[in-house]
Amino acid sequence: MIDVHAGSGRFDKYFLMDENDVVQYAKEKLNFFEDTTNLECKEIGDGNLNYVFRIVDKNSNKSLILKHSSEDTRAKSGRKLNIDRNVVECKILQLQNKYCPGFVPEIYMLDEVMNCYAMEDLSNYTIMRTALLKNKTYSHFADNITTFMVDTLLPTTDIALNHKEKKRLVKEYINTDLCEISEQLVFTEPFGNFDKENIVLHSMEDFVQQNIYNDNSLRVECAKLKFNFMNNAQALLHGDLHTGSIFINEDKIKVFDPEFAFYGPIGYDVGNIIANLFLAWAHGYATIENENEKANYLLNIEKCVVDIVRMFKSKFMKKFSEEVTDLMAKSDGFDSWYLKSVLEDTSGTVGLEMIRRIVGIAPVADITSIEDEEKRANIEKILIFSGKEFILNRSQYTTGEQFVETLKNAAQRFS
Ligand code: SR1
Ligand code: MG
Repeated sequence: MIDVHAGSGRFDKYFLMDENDVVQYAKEKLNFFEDTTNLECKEIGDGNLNYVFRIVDKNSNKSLILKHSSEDTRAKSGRKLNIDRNVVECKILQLQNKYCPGFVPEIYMLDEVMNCYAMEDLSNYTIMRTALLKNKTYSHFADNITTFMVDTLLPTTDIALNHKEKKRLVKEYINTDLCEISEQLVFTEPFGNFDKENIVLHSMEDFVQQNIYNDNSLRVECAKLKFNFMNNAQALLHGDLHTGSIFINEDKIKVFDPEFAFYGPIGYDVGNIIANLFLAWAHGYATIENENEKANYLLNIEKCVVDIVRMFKSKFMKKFSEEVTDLMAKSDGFDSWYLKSVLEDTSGTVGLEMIRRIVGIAPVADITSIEDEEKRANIEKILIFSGKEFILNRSQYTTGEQFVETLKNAAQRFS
């Protein structure tokens, strides 16, 4: 970690910085650039909440990323969020790096006054969603993401941690504002449109009304999943583990953006990964014209999901036996019962995440970039239909093959 220089006063009290301020900040506060005569700064954030600055020394090409938060979201939603969320995020990244070294960006500096932190510039990586949208897949992804999930999640549970220390962490990372966003956007609005803000394709309105808003049995199961999300303080989650929160290259991944982190059900992270791979599958299904290319891409995604569930289960069981300290959790058979409940939460989350990216206010490019409206509506029906199945029958999903089969059956039904 580099030092934050004791300041001249300008950065001793929080204010929202712009590009010019950030250049000044780098000169005065960051002990990172040897030469500060030719620094260039660009705001490159494309998320809804924060500001992300890339600072480059044009003389040496040395660079870093500075992430900074304001009380207002940049999406001008009117929503106010805790301003220290980047401080929390930075601490989570440091913790994740302790449990799973090298799988998150390197942190250079944290400034708890200015609510910003500096980290490694990963411009030589690609955001995984962007890569998938270009029909690019990575054979190392299943292995890397399952290592990241098992190694960062299990050690933070009551299985492994001293229970008082675990409760201290639950309190420290309570994250009420960001959890409220997920409670509304993932678990509530898609199933009732209570705020009347859901964005739905015009040609899908009747389908959504009939198959989602009018389905009380679906609403009951989503309510159960919501209360599990709010009350099952199982592990310190990433909390928003979709393909836009992962940088990837030919050998590695770097997971970032854990600002939604809190103590919740492990299956929430695992389910988000699988759901977002299925959203990428959906994009390929609707847009790739060459039949061979399409079959190949879909198969790669399907294989990835199968590998993720298989590797997650075996790494989870191994890590459990290595990490378990609780005397009762050591009982024969408890480990498989625990894993089974994680898989049930995983399946529920796969359904929730797929549906909320179609019916809600936070859609993803995998769906919105499908230009042919008929094809888009068709794939939305496939995802909603299979998503409901993953929610309603979540206790039955224990293998990746089952997840893939349900998705493909839904595709057959609407072909
Ligand atoms: C208001 S934030 C909308 C969504 O973006 C984040 O990445 C989370 O997924 C959130 O639900
Ligand atoms: Mg994000």
